[in-house]
This record gives sequence, C-alpha cells and structure tokens, in this order.
Amino acid sequence: MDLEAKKRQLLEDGCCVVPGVLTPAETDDVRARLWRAAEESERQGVPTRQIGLDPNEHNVRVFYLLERDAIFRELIQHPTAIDFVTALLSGDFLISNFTANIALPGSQSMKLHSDQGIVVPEPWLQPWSVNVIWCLDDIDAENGATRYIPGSHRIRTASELPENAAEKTVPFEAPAGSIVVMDGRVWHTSGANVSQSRERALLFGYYSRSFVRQQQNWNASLSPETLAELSPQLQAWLGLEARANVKLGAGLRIHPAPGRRPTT
Ligand SMILES: O=C(O)CCC(=O)C(=O)O
Repeated sequence: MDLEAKKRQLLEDGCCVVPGVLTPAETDDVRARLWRAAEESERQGVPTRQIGLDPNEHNVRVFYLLERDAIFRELIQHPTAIDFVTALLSGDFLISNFTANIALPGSQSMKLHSDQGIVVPEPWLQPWSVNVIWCLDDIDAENGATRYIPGSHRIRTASELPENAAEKTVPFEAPAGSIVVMDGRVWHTSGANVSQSRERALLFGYYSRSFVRQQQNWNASLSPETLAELSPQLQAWLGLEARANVKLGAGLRIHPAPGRRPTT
C-alpha cells in the first residue's frame, strides 16, 4: 500500500480510501464493542435513534465512544489515522468528536452538509477539519455507504453548491477494515440502506485545527475515571491541557488549578 500516494489523493481529491487498517478479527471485535456501546448508551438514557439527524429510526447513533470503551480511545489515536490527519491539517489539530452511525436496512439519507461548514462559517478556503471514517462493514451504494460530491472540497461558500447537489453524490466503496479519510469541506450525506439485511456500521473520528472549537468539551463529557487513564499525548489531542489558544513564549506558562493533574 502506497500511503504517500493516498495522502496526495486526499490533498488533491479531498478524500481517499485506505483498506486493511484493521484485520477482519479486529473489525469484528470493534463492531461487537460498538453494539455494546449502543446498549450502554440506551441504558444510561442517552438516545441512539431519532435524535433529529436522520429521517427515520433505522439509524443507530452512538455518541461518547471515548467514554464507552478503551478500543475507541485506541482507534482515535491509531498511527495511520493520525498520519492522514497530520498530512491534511498539519500537526496542529485537536480531536473534535468520535461518534458512530449504524445504518440499518430501511435507513434514509440525512441532509447534505460539509462537516467544516458545521463548525466554521464560510468561506471555507483551507482544510481546517477532517473525518477519519472507520468501516466496520463493507460499504457500497446498496447498504447506505456515505455519499459525497467529488471535488466539493473546493466549494468556498454555500452559494457555490450546484442546485441539483444531491444528485451529484456518489457512494464511497470500501471493504470492512478500511478507513475513508475525508476533508472536512467535502459535501456528503449518509446513503439510504436499501439492502434486505446488510448493516452498515461506521465510526466517525472528527479532527479540527486547534483554533476551531471542538464539537465536544471533553473536560465536561469524559468521566474522572476515563480522564485518569489518558496518556499525556491523548490529553493534549483532546485539548485538556490548561494551555488553550495561546502560543507560549519563553517563560510564559499557563498553570493548571491546584489539584488538577499537570499535562505536558
Ligand atoms: O453516516 C454517514 O454516512 C454520514 C453521517 C454524517 O455525515 C453525519 O452524521 O454528519
């Protein structure tokens, strides 16, 4: 696998598919843990269906993945994922969110959008966010693969969207165990799962430049037990250091409150 060629494709085309990042056994394990995370969410009263994103109840949305299982804390900092995030955003990024969308047979497309457009006002001139999509099933048009408009990472304002934008979308095709890396400016939507019985489980690791406010405030949404387990590197990528949007000069330090663990 020529990863450098894939990175060039990401920069040029706005997206790329990298197969074989997880083995079949790893993929099965993550999928099983995802369903357990969905059950745990429901048990805690965090809804997973009909939360205002999807047209019907056939999509299962799982939030707080980093809180639910250590496997998701591993995936969000997987070296291959970080390599691609860094290629597009530089090393100056934070983890913005990590969620899942399981499209079951009968699910329908959500609204067309770009993820950068959700967190940053137009014009969108540079890549300031990126999605690493973990494919836990083979994905294609039939089972509701994510659909995207090729070249739409060059769209600078919503007014540049073609009138028939939804008709211009094409489905990603990728085997289970792949990641799909997608520039945050790419316009996309979930596909309709028109299969008889094929599930489509995808994880969405969302990363953005450090000056963009993250979708989750991890300080508030991770439990003390989970926070205590994070490596200094993962704390930094989650934006949990006392230092936030400031460049430190010689002698300047932002100190954590007494009793809070110092981070790097
Ligand atoms: O599930 C998908 O294919 C796309 C999901 C998505 O774009 C979103 O939740 O914002």
